[in-house]
Amino acid sequence: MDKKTIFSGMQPSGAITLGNYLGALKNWTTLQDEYNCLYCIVDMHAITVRQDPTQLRQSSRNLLMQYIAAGLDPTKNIIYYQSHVPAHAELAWILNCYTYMGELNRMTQFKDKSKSHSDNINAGLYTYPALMAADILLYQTDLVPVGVDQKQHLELSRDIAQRFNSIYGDVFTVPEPYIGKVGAKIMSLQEPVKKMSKSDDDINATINLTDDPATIIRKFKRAVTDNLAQVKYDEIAQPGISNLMAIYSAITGDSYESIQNEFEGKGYGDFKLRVAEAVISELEPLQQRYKQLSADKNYIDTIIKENASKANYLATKTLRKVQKKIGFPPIVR
Ligand code: AQP
Repeated sequence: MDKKTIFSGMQPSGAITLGNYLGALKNWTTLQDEYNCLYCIVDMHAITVRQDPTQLRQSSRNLLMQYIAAGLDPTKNIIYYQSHVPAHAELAWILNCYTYMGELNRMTQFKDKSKSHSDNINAGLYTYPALMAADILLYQTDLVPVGVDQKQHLELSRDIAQRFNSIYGDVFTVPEPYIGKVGAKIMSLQEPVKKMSKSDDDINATINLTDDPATIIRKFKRAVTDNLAQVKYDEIAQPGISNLMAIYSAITGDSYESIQNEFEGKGYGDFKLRVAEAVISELEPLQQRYKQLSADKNYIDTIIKENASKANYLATKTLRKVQKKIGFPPIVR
């Protein structure tokens, strides 16, 4: 009962990558015994960028299965689609009315995404942080595991919660960032100064969790490096090699120093192959489980139904409290 609550999510905006896995998903699996965890598939956030409907539906289901295949137990964690819990949209609207345009104007993700999607700068992209605040605050979340990129949004969620509480009393738990084992930030294999992203158009830039061994080896062989001929961690002078070291270290647990020693005097070809092999064996059990889950439609449907119902129960409790505080008339049954 007194376990703390953790909330996090991923967008089904494509096939998830080794970056999403090493930076987030792998770490989530270590939290499930100690905390009450909710892991959402944030399909409502995903549509802030234009999505193909068939693909979005498929990516959402794939992502849910990948959460489970990676080791998240759907009976211990609430794993669900954001769009199956209408309270997310309802609270987001309310919180929009407690969020200032000045605050939204400062969000760097909005500025970045406006540049990369200049043909579709929609209001949802702009108010994305209010929906994210709703996601978190609906579940009275104590802790949110966030990457550096989401820190600014979490800060805003905290400000909104505090603002609301200062007017209406203690309605929301004010969430804290979860500072756990730092998830590695994985960079693109083709442009190692840019993060690996599931929506990258260059298929050689990312490793997908479902890539087969031959594809993984091929992508690592093509990974951009340098001509310094030394396996050494230096993000500025050797971003490509440093990224491969980060991947290898996140999987094996080896320090950069020991990786440097292991590959001293060896060529980049050997190193790339070892990194590829480490990734292949890390992903193999996940891929097997994913295959089994894909074949068991009824099991996945049951999980979707049961978890949506648990999330709806918790979310509606907070939403009703908020509606009452702000003066919406009670529902007559
Ligand atoms: N390259 C990365 N390295 C480490 N962690 C990463 N995350 C994403 N990319 C990396 C972490 O994965 C979680 C899910 O993020 P998201 O789905 O909400 O969206 P995102 O961060 O925008 O991920 P992508 O892959 O870059 O998606 P698109 O291409 O759609 O924008 C987060 O915890 C994030 O930190």
